[in-house]
Amino acid sequence: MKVEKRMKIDDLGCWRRTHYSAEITPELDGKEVILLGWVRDIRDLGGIRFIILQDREGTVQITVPRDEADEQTLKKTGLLQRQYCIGVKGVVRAMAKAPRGVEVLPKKVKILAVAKQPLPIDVTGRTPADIDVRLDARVLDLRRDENQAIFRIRHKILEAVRTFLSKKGFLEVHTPKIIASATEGGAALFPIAYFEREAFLAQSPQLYKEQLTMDFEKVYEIGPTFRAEKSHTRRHLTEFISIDIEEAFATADDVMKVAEELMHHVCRVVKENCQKELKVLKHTVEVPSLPFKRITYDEIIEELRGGGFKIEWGEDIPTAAYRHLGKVHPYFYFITEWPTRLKPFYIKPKDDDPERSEGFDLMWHWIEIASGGTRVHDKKLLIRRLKEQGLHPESFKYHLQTFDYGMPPHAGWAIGLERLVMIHTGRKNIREVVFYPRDRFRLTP
Ligand code: AMO
Repeated sequence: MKVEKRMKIDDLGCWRRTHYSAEITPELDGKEVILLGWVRDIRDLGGIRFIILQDREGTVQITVPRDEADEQTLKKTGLLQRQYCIGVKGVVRAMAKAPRGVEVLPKKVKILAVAKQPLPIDVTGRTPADIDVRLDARVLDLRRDENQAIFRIRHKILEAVRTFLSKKGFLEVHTPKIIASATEGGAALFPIAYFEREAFLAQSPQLYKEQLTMDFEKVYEIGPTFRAEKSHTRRHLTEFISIDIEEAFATADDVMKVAEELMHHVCRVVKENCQKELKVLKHTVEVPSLPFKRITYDEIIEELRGGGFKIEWGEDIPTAAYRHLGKVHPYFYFITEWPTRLKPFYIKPKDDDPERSEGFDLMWHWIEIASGGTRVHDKKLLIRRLKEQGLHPESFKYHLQTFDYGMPPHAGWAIGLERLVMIHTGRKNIREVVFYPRDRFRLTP
């Protein structure tokens, strides 16, 4: 590392980017530009040095012909190593042989920061690395083309969700993430030390979003959710982003329509706007036709029995059975009328058949994307349901109190953002679509 210690780091000074790499086209031939970014690759081919500069929009070739370049530029470019942060002032030249038919001949190069060699991973992707090695070096890993594509699609999805819900009249809210009692039952809570008391990280905005329907009728929240999940699978995180809606004067049927229309909208937006990214990921997105299939839990159990899975009514569906369902029902479908005992206390039992509920899951192949339902809005029933689930109504005192002020009938759902991104990017491991994933074993970086 002696070289790096001695190397003079340049000031950004008055240099400001004139173009992103992707904006450098043959039409700019002869124009002076300033590029800022990172050294993706360097190749010395006898008389010519090629530097591939990467920025957030892509890459462009910087060409240094030894017999044309001045001594300063030759010296400076000779110091470069992969992933150094650099600035290049130079002239664009249309060049058929160069990538995208264009290159930049540098007049002056600035080294803005060095990168310690050898690098822990190869950003070009030529030498693939295991996911844990990549996650340990996440800032470098995120410079890979696949990650640039994944996180742009993620951004587009979030934008599409916000636009859609906003147009439908939902108000964006934020609810506390530090809470005093469980929302989804006690098992998966993270306790935290809150001064002299114990508090918890919120497992879901569930109770708050229900309360806010009393004031704003239609609300949504996109925010972090914490689950002390022991299951170390490729679709579970301990911290994930939940897209929640809640709507007053609505039932499960109403909010299922919102969910399927939203899925349709998101698929269309990604398909129409992210072709470049989908190509990098070698993935395609189909816009689903509406409405999605609605299959009751009873019908699912029958289907599974036909497929050789012996599941008693009232039992949860094991992963192997879900995989089977994914083959029978490709793409989106709802599983409705779940047994009441399999759903949280706030899901409404059916009036004419209380063993079954108005709770549903939205599935994509074999993966659960969302769950929701009509809620219990009768205080007495809610207290009974809490007790049936082994929870103490006293711990829900403040929530129960709100039912004394005119709680409207309401319904809602939550979609796991990461699972939504997984299906739009074709990634098999949920960690791939999170900037800094948290799971049972990973707390850094
Ligand atoms: P549920 O617990 O089913 O429902 O969560 C809703 C959706 O969130 C995603 N999800 C997860 N994603 C990553 N890692 C996890 N550990 C994880 N757990 C859940 C899934 C799931 O479908 N309050 C209810 C929703 C409601 O009724 O409105 C709830 O939280 O995509």
